[in-house]
Amino acid sequence: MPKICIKSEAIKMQKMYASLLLATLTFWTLVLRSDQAHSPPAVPCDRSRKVFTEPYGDISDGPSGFNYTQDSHCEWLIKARNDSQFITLTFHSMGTECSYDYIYVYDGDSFNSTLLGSFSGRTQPQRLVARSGSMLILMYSDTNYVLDGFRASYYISNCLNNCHNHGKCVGHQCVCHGEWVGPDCEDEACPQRCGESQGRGRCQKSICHCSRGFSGRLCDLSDHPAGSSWRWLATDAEGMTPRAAHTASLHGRRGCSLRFRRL
Ligand SMILES: [Ca+2]
Repeated sequence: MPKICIKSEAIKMQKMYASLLLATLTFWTLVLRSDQAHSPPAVPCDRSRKVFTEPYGDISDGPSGFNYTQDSHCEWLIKARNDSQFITLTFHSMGTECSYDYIYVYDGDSFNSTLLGSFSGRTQPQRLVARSGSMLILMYSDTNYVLDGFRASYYISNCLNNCHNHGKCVGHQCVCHGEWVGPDCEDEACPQRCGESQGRGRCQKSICHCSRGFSGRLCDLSDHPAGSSWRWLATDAEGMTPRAAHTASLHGRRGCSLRFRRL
């Protein structure tokens, strides 16, 4: 009997240790899971350079819903298969400390390449295109105050903006369908038919030829305008190269102010 009793006690002790061990393991598992649930996941923006070679993809400073980190220096390099391809970057959200934390985008694979733009604050950048076959993105933040960062997507194409699906891509050049013009077939050749039905102009060889007394891309700018508004004068395809300009003059006799702005 004592023997049996000793054996019984030993079994009880083993069961007790096993229960204790199980309870301990369960406790720490719960603790670790709870800790993971309240900690942000690993942040991909970690002072490294990430290289993207897929034809399209998404880029961000980190998981959605979390701020970027202080004192960041993170690089993303997008590489096309060859130098003749285009890389188009579209921002979907933007939020950095204005004038202190920046996102730089280069047309090339180094900081010596052409700078396409530097962005800071909450204004969403415009669409950017790299034509060198590489695009380098840098995010820099100083040592205090952070925001939610940025999210963007890119795609690589043989022709600029895939010709906006308004033309064929031939040897990295867009050949536009008849009713479209421009290096990427973005612009309608004769928008609003040049106001032909109102006698403002006529469409000839994909360009509006305005009647006397009218001008502008849509022939909608009258020599005697009623009120003032911005007018679309020309497209890149019609000979205006990218530039920034602004001028204004006051016509005393007519009592009006004439202004021109081009960005
Ligand atoms: Ca900052």
